[in-house]
Amino acid sequence: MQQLRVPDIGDYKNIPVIEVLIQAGDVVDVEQSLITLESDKATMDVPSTSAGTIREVLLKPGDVVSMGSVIAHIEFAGAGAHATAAPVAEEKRSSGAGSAEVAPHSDLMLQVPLAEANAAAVTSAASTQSIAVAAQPDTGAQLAPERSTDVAAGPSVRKLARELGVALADVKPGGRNGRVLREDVLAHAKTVLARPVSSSAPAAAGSGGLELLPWPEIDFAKFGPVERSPLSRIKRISGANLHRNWVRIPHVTNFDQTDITELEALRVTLNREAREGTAKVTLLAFLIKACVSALQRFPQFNVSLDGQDVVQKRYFHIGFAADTPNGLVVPVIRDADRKGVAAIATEMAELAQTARAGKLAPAQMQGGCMSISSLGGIGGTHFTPIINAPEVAILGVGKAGTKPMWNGSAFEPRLILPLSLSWDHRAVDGAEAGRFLAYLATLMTDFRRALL
Ligand code: CAO
Repeated sequence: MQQLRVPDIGDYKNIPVIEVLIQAGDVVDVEQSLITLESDKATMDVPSTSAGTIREVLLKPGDVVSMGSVIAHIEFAGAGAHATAAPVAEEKRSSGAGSAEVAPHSDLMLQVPLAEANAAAVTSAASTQSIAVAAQPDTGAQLAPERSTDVAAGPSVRKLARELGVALADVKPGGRNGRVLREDVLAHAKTVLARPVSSSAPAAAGSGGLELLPWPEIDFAKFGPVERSPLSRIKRISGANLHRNWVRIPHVTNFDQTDITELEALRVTLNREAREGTAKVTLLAFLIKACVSALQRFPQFNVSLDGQDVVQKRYFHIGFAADTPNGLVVPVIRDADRKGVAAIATEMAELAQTARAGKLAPAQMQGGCMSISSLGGIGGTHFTPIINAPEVAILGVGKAGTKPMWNGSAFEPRLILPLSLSWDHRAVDGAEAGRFLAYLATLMTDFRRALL
C-alpha cells in the first residue's frame, strides 16, 4: 500500500479540491486524473503517478491541499503492470514518510487559465462534432456547441465530454456553483443515447425541440423499377451541414434586383480586349468585389456568432458555391479586398477547376465571411440560399434578363439581375439587411461607387 500525494504545484498553497474523480475500489492507470484543484487563476487535474487499486480516498470536495498532501492510498498493480518510473518514485516518496520528494511540476495534467482551457475545449469539441457529421467543409471552431466557453468544468471532465462528443453547454451541472461533473456528462450521454432517433432528423433537444414524425419508410419498388446507391461523400457532408444550418439559423431572405447594363457592357469589353490565356472576367468576380464593399460598409454582416459573443472579422474572405460532379462545395477567395476583379476571376476559375477535379483542400473551403451562390449561368430568378454557417449571410444570384424599365419618361430595355440575400436574424436586423442589399444593388449598377 502506498500513498498518492499532491505533487509540486508551484507557489500554490491551500488550494481547494473541487472534484474527486476516484473512489475506493477504482483501478487507476498512470496519468489518470485523481482530483481537480481550482485556484483563483487555474483549474488543474492531478494525475496518478502509479497504477493500481485505490484502497482509500482521503480527500473530499472542499478540502484544501498543498504540495505533499495525501490524496489516497493505492495498492500497486501486479509486478510489471504499467512498469514505469512513477511507481518507483512513489515508493521512495512513501518510505520518506511525508518527505517533500514528490512528483515534478510537469506531472500536472493541465494547468492553464480557465479561458484557455475553455478555448481548447471549444476547438476540440468542434473537431469531435465534425467527425460526427463527417468533415466540415467550412468553419472549424465556429461550429462548436454554443456557450461552451461559459461552462465551468475541470479538464478531465472536458476531456471526457470531448471523447463522448458531448457539448458541455448542454449538460445539466450537478456540482457546486454550476460546475459540470464527470457524472453529469455520463448521465447526459446516457439520456441522449436513450432517446428515440428519427432516420431523417436529430432527436429533439429538450423541451421545445422539433418533435417530428419518423421519416416515412417506403418500398419504392412497389411503384416501379428503382435503383439504390449511396449518397456521394460531398453530399453526405454538405447535407448534414445544410440540415443543421437550416434548422438552427432563423433565416430571412430579402429579394431585390439590380440594373447591370453598364457593368455587363464593361465586362464584355474587358473580355474582348483580354490578352490570350488570361481568365475570363466573370460577373461573379464583380459580385465578390461588391460583397467586400458591402461588408466594409456594413461590418455587422462580417461577423460570426459564438455563443453569446459576436466575432467581428477584420478580413474579407468570400466563398462561392461551385457545382461539381459529386455535389456542392464552397471554395473561398481569401483577402478579396486586396485583389482586383481580374485576379479574383482567375483565382475563381482555378478553384472551380480544382473543385470539379475533387482536389480542393479543406483549407481552401474555410474561413469565409459570406458566400455567394450563383445560379445565373443556369437559370431562375430568386431563391432562398441556406446560410453557410458560421457566416451570417449568403447572396443568391439569379439569371440576368433584359426587362423594360421606366426611366422617368419612357421604357427602355435594361439588363436586370435578380438578387436574394439570406441572413441570420440573430446577427442582423431586417432594416440592416435591406440597406445591405440595396447598397450592393447600387454598386452593381454603378461600380465606380466601390472606389469610394
Ligand atoms: N445572369 C445571366 N447570365 C449569367 C449570369 C447571370 N447572373 N452569371 C453567369 N452568366 C453567364 C455568363 O455570362 C456565361 O456566359 P458566356 O459563356 O456566354 O459568357 C455563363 O453564364 C457561364 O458563366 P461563368 O463562366 O461566368 O460562370 P459563373 O461565374 O456563372 O459560375 C460557378 C461559376 C463556379 C459559380 C458555376 O460554374 C457554378 O458552379 N454554379 C453553380 C452554383 C450552385 O450550384 N449554386 C447553388 C448552390 S445551392 O445548392
